[in-house]
Amino acid sequence: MSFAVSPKIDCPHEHSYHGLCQEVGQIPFRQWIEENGRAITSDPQCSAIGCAGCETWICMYCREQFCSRYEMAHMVGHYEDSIPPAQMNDPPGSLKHCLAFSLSDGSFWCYECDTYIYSPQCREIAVTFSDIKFPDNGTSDSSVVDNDRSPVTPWTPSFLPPPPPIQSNPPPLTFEELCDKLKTKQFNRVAVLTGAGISVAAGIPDFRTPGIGLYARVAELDLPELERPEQIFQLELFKDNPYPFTKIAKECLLSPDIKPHPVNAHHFIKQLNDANQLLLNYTQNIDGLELEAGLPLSKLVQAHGHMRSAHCYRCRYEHPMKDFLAACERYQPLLCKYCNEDNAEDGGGDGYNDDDTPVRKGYVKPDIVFFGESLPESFHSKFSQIDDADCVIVMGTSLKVYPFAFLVAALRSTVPIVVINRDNPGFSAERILFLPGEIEDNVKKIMNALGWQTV
Ligand code: CNA
Repeated sequence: MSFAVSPKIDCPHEHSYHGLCQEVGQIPFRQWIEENGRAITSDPQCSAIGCAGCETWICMYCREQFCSRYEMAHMVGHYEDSIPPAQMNDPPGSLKHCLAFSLSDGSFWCYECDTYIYSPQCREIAVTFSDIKFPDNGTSDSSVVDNDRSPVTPWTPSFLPPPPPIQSNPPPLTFEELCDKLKTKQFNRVAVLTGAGISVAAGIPDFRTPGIGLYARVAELDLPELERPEQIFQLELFKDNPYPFTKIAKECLLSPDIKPHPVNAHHFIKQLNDANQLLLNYTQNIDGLELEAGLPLSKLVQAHGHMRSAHCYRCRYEHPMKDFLAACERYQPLLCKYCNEDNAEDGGGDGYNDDDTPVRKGYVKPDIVFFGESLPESFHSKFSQIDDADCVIVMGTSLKVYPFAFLVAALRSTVPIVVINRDNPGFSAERILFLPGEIEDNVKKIMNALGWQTV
């Protein structure tokens, strides 16, 4: 799932919770996931009687499963009805059953803080979960302790102060060291994390650049349905009213002025791979320009999906992408052919309302991830591969969207990070080689230093 707010990294309830588990001899959640993982990840079901909800969360206290606010919201009901665990000593603040873990995407929610949360312990749980849910793809092995990486975080006793932030020990790379280590192949497992900023030079607006970003364009269009531009990509809104998204798709994404082509940033990633130095390119972009530049799909993790195919959001029936694009051209949302059929198997009576208008069910959307949807399996299954990186390059992203931004949240403190972006998306200045300014200029400088061909 993708969510638009930064998670809280110092949730006091999560911190106390781990200690309380230890105090009352409750099996730590990570271990519990390890022991019960296969059973609960294969077919999560909401425990509420008669509920078929499947976007399921698990209560970290009692370990019951309930569906999320996007379905029947049984998990929030469980929290509201809960009382602090009886056998536990009086903890600071309320300790109702406020912590929930998503069996869809491995994220954490605290109902007391009313936000997503994250911490080194959360990450260890998420990695364990990911290894169990996607056993064939995961590469991390928690039994292996890397010398310069902390071993699995032990559960902290209750009410100790929160753990200190991860220390950054070595000084950041210099530009010359970066080029030298790339040239001499001392870096040969480079993870590249990208966002909309790398495709701006290709003519595709990013989200947040004031004045020209997509959100600024959305604000200019006459769309009274939207309280905030971000809602354009919200599944809940799309389900009820797909017109705003259709309008944006037509005006901004399919505009004849946009003839996107890969630029140096995309060619740089492709050439890194040609030189056998690319671990993976994790991208938030949906434009596919990395593939157009020649990067194989096996080296690309499209965390927010892509525009190569389209499905009904409701029944998942696949529709030709050209039908979706043609409908956008007419400013018409595309109704799913399958679940809007009169005789669709999944009910709906004769398919008509009392006033003889057809019952509207599913609409078709391209396979991009909306807020409120799970991220593709490939993101979760390849998430922990970032642990193998010997250098991380972050380009063209504000790192405001989670869980993508979790990729950098717990990198080893010894892994060099290079940020190529107009602004620093929140790293401590001592931690990174920061190359501000135009992405294309900086990428060209690196490519020239390596003797690689630019466009
Ligand atoms: P964002 O939040 O808009 O951030 C983009 C970042 O790039 C910002 O920090 C900008 O300052 C920086 N930037 C933009 N142009 C340049 C430039 N020419 N030189 C240097 N820096 C620049 O976008 P994110 O990718 O972080 O946000 C994630 C969203 C954006 C994902 O869900 C994407 O799907 C979505 N998106 C993708 C595309 C695409 O596929 N090309 C386009 C627009 C939005």
